Amino acid sequence: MEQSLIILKPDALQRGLVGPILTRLEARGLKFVGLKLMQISSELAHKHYGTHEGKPFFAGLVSYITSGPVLVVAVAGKDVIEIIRSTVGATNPVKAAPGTIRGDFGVNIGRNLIHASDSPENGTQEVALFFAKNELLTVERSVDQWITE
Ligand code: IDP
Ligand code: MG
Repeated sequence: MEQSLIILKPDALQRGLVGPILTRLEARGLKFVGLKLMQISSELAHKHYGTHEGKPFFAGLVSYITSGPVLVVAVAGKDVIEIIRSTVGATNPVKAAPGTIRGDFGVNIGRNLIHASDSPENGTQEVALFFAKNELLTVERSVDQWITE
């Protein structure tokens, strides 16, 4: 079982793309175990994007991710890291394949709509950074038998 953190970034909310983006992730069969609207503080942005500190785009990235409300989603399940990354597409929407979220809704690397954890270790860490334990559901879905063998 893996965990992944998804963030629908401020551009996704401002552009009214929450529904279309969540629809794709939900239709794929992913199980959402946590979901909330919030505005990311500068402190939380620095923690979340700490590995990018020092890079030329870092200041712009922090200002982008803190610029308005975001929707954060915790997902749990087998292989969710790889499944979500492939659904999201390449970091730069210019390079992202059509059919991916960034490839269908974006045109610019600095406005790429969505974050998704890049490894199981980071997935667990990022979910814990954004969600308290009591905000995460542990329920079984009856439909799971039709999604996973
Ligand atoms: P990822 O979101 O696909 O995992 P990362 O390399 O982890 O990509 O970069 C984190 C975020 O930083 C990207 O999603 C994007 O918002 C921003 N970013 C990365 N590279 C650039 C850049 O060259 N210019 C502007 N923003 C960038
Ligand atoms: Mg990343």
